[in-house]
Amino acid sequence: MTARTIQNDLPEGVRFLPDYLDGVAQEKLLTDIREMVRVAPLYTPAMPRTGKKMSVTMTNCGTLGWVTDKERGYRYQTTHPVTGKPWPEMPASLERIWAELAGYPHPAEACLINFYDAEAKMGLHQDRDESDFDAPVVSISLGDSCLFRVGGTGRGGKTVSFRLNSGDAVVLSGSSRLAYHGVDKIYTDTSTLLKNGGRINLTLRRVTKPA
Ligand code: MD3
Ligand code: FE
Repeated sequence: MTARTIQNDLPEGVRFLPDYLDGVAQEKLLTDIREMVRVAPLYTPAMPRTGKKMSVTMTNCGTLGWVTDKERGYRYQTTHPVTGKPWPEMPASLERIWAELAGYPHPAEACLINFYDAEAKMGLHQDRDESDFDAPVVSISLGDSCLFRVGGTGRGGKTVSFRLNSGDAVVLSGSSRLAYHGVDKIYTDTSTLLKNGGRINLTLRRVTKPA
């Protein structure tokens, strides 16, 4: 078979659900996100040690939020790093998505909201700041499409690339929970959901081990 750049032959444990949310559900979720961003504005995070700014802007909802800065690095905390206020509550719309997709008997604690403008990317990384790797990560994409890449659990292994469109969900569990992954490119003008363009990704996570 000839090699293809974009394909759906995904690693073990990656469940891809294209068009998981229809247009109406995407609009409803966007209404909830607008309210969250009003209370907890998107801010520009910085990388540990170097302080280099990330190209995405971020915020969170839930009891815990993922943050990064030069001094203290990657971590979860209960408050917004700029406003100092607690993160907004997880809306019912996101609780429902977690209940339906995670297959995990405890609620999500964090929803990281990433906003990508036309130039934003996210380098290959692992999500390993959580204490509970038994819970999956559930991802929802809204707005412009992106080229997403996922590999194995070791740096420098083979990766597969595929496109994530508005309304798509991805569930990462089992052996893929610690897979390297990243966003290589945003495809501008591929969705009309966000009037000014760009891409939103939501990642729902369990952070702590349940008692
Ligand atoms: C594969 N976000 O916030 S979501 C992140 O599109 C992050 O904004 C990307 O990576 C984004 O950490 C990708 C899909 C995703 C999330 C977690 C994963 C894929 C994953 C964990 C393991 C393997
Ligand atoms: Fe990630």
